[in-house]
Amino acid sequence: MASKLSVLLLVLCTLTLAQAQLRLFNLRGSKLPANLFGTTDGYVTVFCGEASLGKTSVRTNTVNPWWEEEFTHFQAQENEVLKLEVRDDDLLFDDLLGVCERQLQFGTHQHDCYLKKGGTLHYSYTLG
Ligand SMILES: [Ca+2]
Ligand SMILES: [Ca+2]
Repeated sequence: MASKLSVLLLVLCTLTLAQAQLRLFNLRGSKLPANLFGTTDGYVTVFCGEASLGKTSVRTNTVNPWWEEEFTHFQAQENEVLKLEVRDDDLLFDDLLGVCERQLQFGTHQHDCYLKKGGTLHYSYTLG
């Protein structure tokens, strides 16, 4: 009985270790492309693996936005894919400016992601 319990505890500990907390912060855009409808109104949607973590507010009429939102995910795992979609808010259809995908690694990292339609998304994350 005791040994079964220790095996169970060991399994539980292993599961706990495999999961980590993700914190995404300091999201910034630079030189985001404008379109016919005027200067860019950028926002970012955040996914971690299968989980949707939400989106930032819209920063209207700026090609160099900064978003104060931070995103936390308590069930992240190493090598899981962090996906950031950058869009320009418009009346009818929000233009997709680019998608940034990256496999999570432990520690704190800062990245620049070049968007398909132009401009750069800067962001930092901590996995631990
Ligand atoms: Ca605008
Ligand atoms: Ca717009």
